[in-house]
Amino acid sequence: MGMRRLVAGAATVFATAMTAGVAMAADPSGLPIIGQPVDKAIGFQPAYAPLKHDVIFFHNVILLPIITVITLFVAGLLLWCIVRYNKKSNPTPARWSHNTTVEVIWTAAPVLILMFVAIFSFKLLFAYHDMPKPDMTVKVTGYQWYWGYAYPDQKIEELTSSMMPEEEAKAKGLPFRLAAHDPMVVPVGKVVRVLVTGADVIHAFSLPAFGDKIDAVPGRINQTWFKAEKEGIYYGQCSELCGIDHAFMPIQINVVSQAVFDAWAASKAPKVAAPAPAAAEPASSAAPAAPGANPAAPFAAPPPVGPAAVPAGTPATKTSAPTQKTAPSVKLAALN
Ligand SMILES: [Cu+2]
Repeated sequence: MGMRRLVAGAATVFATAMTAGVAMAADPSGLPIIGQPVDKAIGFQPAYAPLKHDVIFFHNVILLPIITVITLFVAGLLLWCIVRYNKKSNPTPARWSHNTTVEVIWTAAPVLILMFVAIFSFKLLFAYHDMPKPDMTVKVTGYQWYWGYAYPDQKIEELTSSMMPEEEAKAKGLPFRLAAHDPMVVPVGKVVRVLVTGADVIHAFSLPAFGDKIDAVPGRINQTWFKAEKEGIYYGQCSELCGIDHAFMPIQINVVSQAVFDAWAASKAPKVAAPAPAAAEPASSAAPAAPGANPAAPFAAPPPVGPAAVPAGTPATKTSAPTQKTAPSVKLAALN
């Protein structure tokens, strides 16, 4: 694998010279912006996840040389025919119309070439399909026209990630139409399983630097994965024409250290324990009863919210409604 990457790397020297204008701007969080398109570039964005290394290898080392050789060969044949067999230089053409040897060669050669390509093509296909054991899961839902990111492992209800307005993006020095509010946040070096679905029409979740692109289809859950190799900010865009604001639903992924991720996840998770300090105050005046009463405290505590808090079960049962967007706030309200 290391050798293969070396070969792929060598083969992409030209392409990366054109693309690797990695803009090292940093957003207020201090993360460098790594995965984004740059002006006047050709070729792929540089790879920052295993699948993208494989994609670049397949394209630059396998496909591109074969395509180049075939194109030059066919162009040469055409030129040769034009020069050698025009009416002036070949006034009396040959009369034969079949040649078994030539016909066998031009049937067999393409078959062999395609079989050779298929070996690497299927290998790549399986790499997409056979995800390593995931360390965590993010559920991505495409909406007209924003993204929702939910973290079932961390019990984080869906976050709504919409495009950052132009003035705000400019003020923060972030790329307008790529920067987003409430980006997906993941730890570096961890296998992230991405479950992708659509809420209204078909969208597509795409992140070029990780080599991910998969349709977000209503009523169906698709799956892809990545393992980000470097901390930073990575951008993608919805890649399925989904309506009038299709161009305005960017995907932003912030790759951070595990410690930063844990802190972020704690800040986003439902604050089940939050009422506890409030409960501790009256309890402290009532002396040592506090520890024993603690587990019940979040639920027993709320005299200020009293009547509203009693039917807490009722709003919770309504969360199966299709308007998922409002569900998190409803649940949080119930817990407060
Ligand atoms: Cu879309």
